[in-house]
Amino acid sequence: MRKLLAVFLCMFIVFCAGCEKEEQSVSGTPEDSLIVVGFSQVGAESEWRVANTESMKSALSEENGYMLIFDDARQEQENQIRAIRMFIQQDVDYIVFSPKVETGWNSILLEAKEANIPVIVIDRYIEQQDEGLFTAYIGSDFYKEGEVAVNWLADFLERRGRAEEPVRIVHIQGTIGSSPQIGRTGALEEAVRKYPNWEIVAQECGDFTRAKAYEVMSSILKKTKDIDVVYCENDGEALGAIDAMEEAGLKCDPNNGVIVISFDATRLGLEYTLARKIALNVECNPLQGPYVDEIIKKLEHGEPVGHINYIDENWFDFNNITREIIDGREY
Ligand code: GYE
Repeated sequence: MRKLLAVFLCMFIVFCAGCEKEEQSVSGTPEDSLIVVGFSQVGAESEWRVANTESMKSALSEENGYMLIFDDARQEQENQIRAIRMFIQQDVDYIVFSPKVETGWNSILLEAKEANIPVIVIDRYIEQQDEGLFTAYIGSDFYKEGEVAVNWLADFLERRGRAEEPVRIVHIQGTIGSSPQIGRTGALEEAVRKYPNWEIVAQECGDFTRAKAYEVMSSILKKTKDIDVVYCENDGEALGAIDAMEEAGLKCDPNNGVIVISFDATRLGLEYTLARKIALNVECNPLQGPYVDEIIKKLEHGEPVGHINYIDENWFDFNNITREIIDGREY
């Protein structure tokens, strides 16, 4: 498979050089010994995503035996499908992708299967009708992350003697249909069904970006400022929501203000946690490159790999976060 690649990739590089908007980049030189990986990344919407891309690029480097063809889909599923089809035509050794949403992948994955190219799904999950459509998944258990958040909130309210009081929650969701959104939303909605005093007073999509969350939070605040909790599905959204609340004169502080809950635990998110503006930050680990490298190396040696692989994750609240933790953080 690798022999043909030098030719294909040279043609591809020439093709790209002529394109006005180049979205794919090739690292490494076309050598027969390198393992060729086509990686379709969903975009660059957040710090988490940027760290994820960096992790993949540094793990799948030429020094480590790879030629990586990287494609940024700019938040369009169509672009991801097009990139994967291109990887199939190029006869790459492995396809890796982070699916924007959970549905709509069956036919393209069938094409990859027919071409005998192993597919590794990272980060977000896909709804599958056929378990055999991908070789391995590496990422997070998003429902579990959401459960950590709602259990922390229930416990916090209990310890503050607020377990029976009304809890008015603003919910800023991630990209609708993506697995982190589905998991984190699912856990919150389940908790709202469980605790009769919890109420979602507003639910809007912040698309995992600071700008969109700022916009939706600002318009929510025009309707109500009677808010106890803001549950944001990533750090970017939490920062945007905090900007909007502070501008509207609300204090974000679990001790005497709005309780902000966030996911990712990026360095900036944790700075906000240390400052108590984010009360709880549930970690979501973007450093998936070394895991993908390990899976591919095992496959190269004919060794078995786990089908679904979850990364261990932690959580940090305003009580346990320290400067040392933040300074020791890789992302
Ligand atoms: O939480 C968010 C990002 O898919 C887990 O996507 C990822 C999410 C992450 O943009 O920041």
